[in-house]
Amino acid sequence: KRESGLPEIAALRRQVEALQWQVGHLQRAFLQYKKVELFPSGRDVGQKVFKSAGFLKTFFEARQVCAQAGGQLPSPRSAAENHALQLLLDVENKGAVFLSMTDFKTKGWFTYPGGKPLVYSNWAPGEPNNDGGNERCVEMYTNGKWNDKNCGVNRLVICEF
Ligand code: 293
Ligand code: CA
Repeated sequence: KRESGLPEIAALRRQVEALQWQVGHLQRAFLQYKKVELFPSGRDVGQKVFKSAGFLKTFFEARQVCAQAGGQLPSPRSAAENHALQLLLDVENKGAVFLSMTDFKTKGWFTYPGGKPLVYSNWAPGEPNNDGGNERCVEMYTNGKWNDKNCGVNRLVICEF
C-alpha cells in the first residue's frame, strides 16, 4: 500500500477508507431495510413510495391519516407512477383508492393540493362526469383508470411519501 511521506496525508487516507467502508455498509443496510419496509404493502417508483394503510376511509379522513404520517394522498404524475399505484391496488384487493386531487376551488377543474394543474391524467372514458352534481374528489379504479367521485364514500387509504 502506498504511504505518503506526510503524516497528515496518511491520516486523511485512513479517514477516507473508513468513510468508504461506512458508506458501503449504509448502502447495504438501507437496501435491506427498503425491502423489508416495502413488503408487502408498499411500492417504490423513482423517488416516490406508495404505501397502503390497509383500511378504508372517506377522502377527508384519508387525507388526515396521510398528513399525520408525514405523507400525502397519492398524486400519480406519470404513467409509471400510475402503474405502480395500480399494482398496489391490485394486490391489496380492497377496491378503489382516493387520489389527492380535487376540484374544490373551481368545479370541473381538478388540481393538486397546492392548486397546480394536472401534469398527467388517466380518466376512465366519459370521466370526469360530476355524476349527481357532487363529485369533487378522484378515485383510481383497480384497472388504473380515474373517476371523479363523491368525497364522502369510503375508499382504501394509500399514502405517498
Ligand atoms: C354514471 C355513469 C357511469 C359512471 C358513473 C361514475 C360515478 O353512473 O357510467 O361509471 O356515473 O362516473 O362517479
Ligand atoms: Ca364520475
